[in-house]
Amino acid sequence: MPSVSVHGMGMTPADLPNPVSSLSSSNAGLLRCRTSSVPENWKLLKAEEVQKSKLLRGASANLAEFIWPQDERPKVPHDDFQGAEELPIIDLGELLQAAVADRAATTDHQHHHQPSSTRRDKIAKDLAKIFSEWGFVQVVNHGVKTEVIDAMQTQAKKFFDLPLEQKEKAKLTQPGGSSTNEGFGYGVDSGFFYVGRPWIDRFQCRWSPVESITELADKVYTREEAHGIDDIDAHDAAEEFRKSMEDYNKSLDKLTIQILELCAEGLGLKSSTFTEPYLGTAGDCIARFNYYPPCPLPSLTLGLGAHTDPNLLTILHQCSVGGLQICHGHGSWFSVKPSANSFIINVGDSFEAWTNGRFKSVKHRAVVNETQSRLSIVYFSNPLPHSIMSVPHKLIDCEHPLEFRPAFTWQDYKTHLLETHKNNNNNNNNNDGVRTSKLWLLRRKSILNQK
Ligand SMILES: O=C(O)CCC(=O)C(=O)O
Repeated sequence: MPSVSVHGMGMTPADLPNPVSSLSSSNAGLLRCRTSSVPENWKLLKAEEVQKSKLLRGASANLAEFIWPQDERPKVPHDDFQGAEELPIIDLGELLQAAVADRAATTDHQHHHQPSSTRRDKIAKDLAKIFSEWGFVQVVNHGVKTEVIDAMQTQAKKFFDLPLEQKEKAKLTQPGGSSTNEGFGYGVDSGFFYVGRPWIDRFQCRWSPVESITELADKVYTREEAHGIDDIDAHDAAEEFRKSMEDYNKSLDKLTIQILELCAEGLGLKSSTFTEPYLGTAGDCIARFNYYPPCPLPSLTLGLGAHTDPNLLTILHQCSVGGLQICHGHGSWFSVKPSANSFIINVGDSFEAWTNGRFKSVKHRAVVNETQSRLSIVYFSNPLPHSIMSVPHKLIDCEHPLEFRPAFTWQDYKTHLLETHKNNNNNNNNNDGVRTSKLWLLRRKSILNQK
């Protein structure tokens, strides 16, 4: 969920005050217990990557603020994949293979052939089961070309490698010039969910329309002082960025539709149940690039705090460095092993509500590490803002009474979230984002206490 930035200070790492002595009196109490653990090597923050990020310049440059309360700190490191239950995998390539086998069987008059519809049915049911138990799935052979993924990763990395001043040109404005209140553009954001300051550098915008991406790319890559050959370089850089965004968006839009159709079929519903109101990228699909520079406090902080996503479906691609953690079972966290050719897809709060809780929107977070930077590219899909998500009757019965709003629009939900977030920021409220984000969707608020 895009959210409003609350930071605005402009210190450089060189200006860093002593983390302990610089606490303001209002938060000294809260932070006193945390500061004892600030490591001696905090000067590592002068590392080039951190200097180039908005992490410290945009924040109050007080390292102690990055230290999270004890019970939130990660116990499983970013690269400990041992002991983690394997996240279930769905192989979409089987759908294609089954269709090819169908054609061959017709030509060869095979009698014992299993038709593709049976295979599809099985995949759809498996997916629905995984979403109802895990809320997350790993998808392989998804049909998105490796070049498209690689190009997007490269472009995102290239963006974060730019000088800070250049990245800051990616400030987005609404028609009429007023700054959006959806947290779009470049910059660290306290986000909706945090009880500590996250160790993250972030860029966020919509995936479409393409004109807005062109405008954005031109702003970032076109240097006013550029002349001659530089102009051409800048133009090429902007064009490469735009093209990568466009290609990635087209491919992930297709994938979203495929997943939404399988989800409907797996729940015994008409294939188009969830895709009709979705209408592809004409909806409100949001791009988020998360960049986590190396961090001197990996066991004391988080790149992103535990949260659920308010949107419909999220499709995430992480680079070769691990960091995504999912909460499964009785509150235990496990790290997801990166895999270049797979996507991690999860159910958002809106989808949980739309399926009357058949699918689960599950808590996840990002952890950081001391030596390697990490990049994740996130595709948040949403329906058209005003189309109605109404719980299918088939999903309400004695065993599954209606737990959520019978019908709602993404626009109404989003307005509520942004308003809540603004109030929390104004009141300096450390809220529990998981609760706040889901509360509005529930029919009886008391249900949340059992969740
Ligand atoms: O970077 C990651 O692995 C997690 C990203 C995420 O959860 C988010 O952007 O909401």
